[in-house]
Amino acid sequence: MKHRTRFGLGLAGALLLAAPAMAQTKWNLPAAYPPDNFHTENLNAFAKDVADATGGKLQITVHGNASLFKAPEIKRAVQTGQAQVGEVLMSLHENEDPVYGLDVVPFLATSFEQAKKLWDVQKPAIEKKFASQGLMLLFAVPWPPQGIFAKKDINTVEDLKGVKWRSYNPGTARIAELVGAQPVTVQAADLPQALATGVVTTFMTSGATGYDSKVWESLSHFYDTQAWIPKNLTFVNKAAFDALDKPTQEAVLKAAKSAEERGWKTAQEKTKWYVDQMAAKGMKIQPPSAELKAGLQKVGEQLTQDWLKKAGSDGQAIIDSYKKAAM
Ligand code: PCA
Repeated sequence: MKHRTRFGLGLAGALLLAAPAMAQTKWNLPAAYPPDNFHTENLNAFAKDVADATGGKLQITVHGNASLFKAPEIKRAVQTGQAQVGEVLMSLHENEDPVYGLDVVPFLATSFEQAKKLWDVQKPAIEKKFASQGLMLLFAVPWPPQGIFAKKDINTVEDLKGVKWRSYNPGTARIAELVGAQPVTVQAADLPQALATGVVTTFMTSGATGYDSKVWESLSHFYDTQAWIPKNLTFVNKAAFDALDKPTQEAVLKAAKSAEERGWKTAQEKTKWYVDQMAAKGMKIQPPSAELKAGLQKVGEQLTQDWLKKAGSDGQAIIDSYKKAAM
């Protein structure tokens, strides 16, 4: 009897000791791009870093390809706590606040170096906006530069008149309007289907999304215009973050920092690889003609004016500090 009591206490004691180590928090991370896209792979590496650093205390499950929430719904899902952490293309939310739209102004930042400088001046405004929405920024990762995909020669912006243009955010819809194309909003997860059925024939995006969508099955031309470098943001519901213990919070922030560094590096390394893959599949890869470039630059100027009108003096201040930094 005595023996059994001691054994019982011992077991209870062991369970008590084990309990804190076993307490596990599970987070869902909705994302909009395919599982083998480099952004999604980076999110999985982030989740693994967090799990490793916390001894499995915080488990983050990445749901790629818009499988949990559609791209435009992810931000709200995290704000309302339906998911704890999420990744979105920040410019999807430009209509909510112009601050989200600056990285898709054509020809403002066209190299990764410039994009990084733009990010440095954008970041405080994004963090402030996020804070007002109960969100906290974790990291930003760029896409490769944006070019034009088409099924025929595009020598001038005139050649874009009337084409079925796929847009992915307010900025790319506005480009369609300016060049006289017919815009249809199609998120990346639905692009392979839209291409297969001919709903769209022309659009601007990165070689990454071209590759992900097997664009060569429907289209033939890629014009490497390097018009802008959009970014995905990964962010967390602030209340969910605050509920973590201090060491776990630190692990999340540390993993976020590595994810940002890794993401910028991968985007740059893979830019050429994506274009090479498309060439190997028989796509015609070309730089834009001087006329096409001039026409797009004019569109870019108009979009900059549009943006400044919406963003007011705060926007002007961001552009001014960017220009100073990029000199
Ligand atoms: N790919 C995403 C956004 C920018 C990019 O390069 C897309 O086309 O939806």
